[in-house]
Amino acid sequence: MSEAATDYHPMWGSLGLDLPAHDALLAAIPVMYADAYLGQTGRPEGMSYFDFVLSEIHGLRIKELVDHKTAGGTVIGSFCLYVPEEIIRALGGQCVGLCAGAEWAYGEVERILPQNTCALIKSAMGFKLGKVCPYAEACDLVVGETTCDGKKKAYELLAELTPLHVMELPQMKRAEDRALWRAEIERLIAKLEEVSRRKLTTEALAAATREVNDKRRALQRLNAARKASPSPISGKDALLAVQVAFYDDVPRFTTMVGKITDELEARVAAGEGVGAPGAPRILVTGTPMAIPNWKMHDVIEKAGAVVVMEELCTGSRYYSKLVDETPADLAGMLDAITDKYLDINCACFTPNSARIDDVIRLAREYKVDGIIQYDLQFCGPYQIEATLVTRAAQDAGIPVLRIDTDYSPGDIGQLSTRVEAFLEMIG
Ligand code: BJ8
Repeated sequence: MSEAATDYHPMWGSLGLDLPAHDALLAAIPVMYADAYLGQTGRPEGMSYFDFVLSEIHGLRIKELVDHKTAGGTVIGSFCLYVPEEIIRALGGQCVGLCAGAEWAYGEVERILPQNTCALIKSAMGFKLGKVCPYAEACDLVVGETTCDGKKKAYELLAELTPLHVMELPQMKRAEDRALWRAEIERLIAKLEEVSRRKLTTEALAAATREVNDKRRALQRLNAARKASPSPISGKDALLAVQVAFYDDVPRFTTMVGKITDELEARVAAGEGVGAPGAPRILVTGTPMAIPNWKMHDVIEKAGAVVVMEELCTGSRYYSKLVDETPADLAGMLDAITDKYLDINCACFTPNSARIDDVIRLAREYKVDGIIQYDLQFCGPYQIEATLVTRAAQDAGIPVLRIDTDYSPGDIGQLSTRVEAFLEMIG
């Protein structure tokens, strides 16, 4: 743990961070983490890796990224699952997620964005305006995408602060939409080739595709262990694993998740797990949860349930589908990437019935006692789609609770009361 004592201020200063503000943020996160994570009982020992990652998330990992840049690589930021990590890696880039999960610099943010913008956008903009995110400041390029209106328009303002490339994402999944998306992938390659001063090769793309698929396969295996009753890992810990997947070194992350899963599978074989005997099993679905947003899982698990699956972009939507590795030529590989990414079921698409089908299928596979729909306020796509999720759950006979919230701790008492009442009803 000698790295924990390293003073990273010179590095943060060279990235242009606002050091006093950043110190204040770094003082707050361990308190939130300790409150949500460190009081858990029966945690898998392997989660100590994630404790370490969290303790060094603005330290050692940023140093690795800075060293990568010094060695001629690039750092590419994104806000969305649709941005293909394989292509970024094949062109010598490290891909980092820039979505933020805490309220920051909202005063400044609300001078340029309406107050009724979702917390995910406000927070990411606050981290950028407040100069407290070393990932954002380390980026050679940020890749945006035309998903929801909020992000789409916020990117116009973000472009004043950082080099930005926006991919046009279709909102339907017909043949002509796929053709548009395939062309957008070519446009992204051209941009990344310019930024990296490299040329995309078949060999590099094949290797990157395998690596990113391996990361997804590792997460699939970890999450499959949660089908057991009792679940061998808390929802909070499983959520953290996916959150960290957006930042960590890919091969190291894959190895560490594999080790944790060995431990989880041994627990399952021994009938060991987390939560009280008979604790209700919950599936959470809705808008993504970026670090340090552990609010909903914390409320649910402190109320006595165990979250056993997330149908979220920080959950199954991130790892459940793989890129086909069989094509041997560049065009075939890019077709496979096009298809895999277009197959993500985000509420920005219409219709998006495959997501509703996934929610019900996962609820059955993981034998849940209830579904909690977690949506950020002012997120039109997910909040409106919540009506369809609710109907489908009711038709399937699965109890469902709908929560619309933000990043503020102000409603935690009220959320706890609602979740406790829900658990009592399904218990
Ligand atoms: S693929 S969910 S990561 S767009 S919560 S900013 S939708 S108003 S984050 Fe997302 Fe990609 Fe879709 Fe996933 Fe807009 Fe809603 Fe805010 Fe959202």
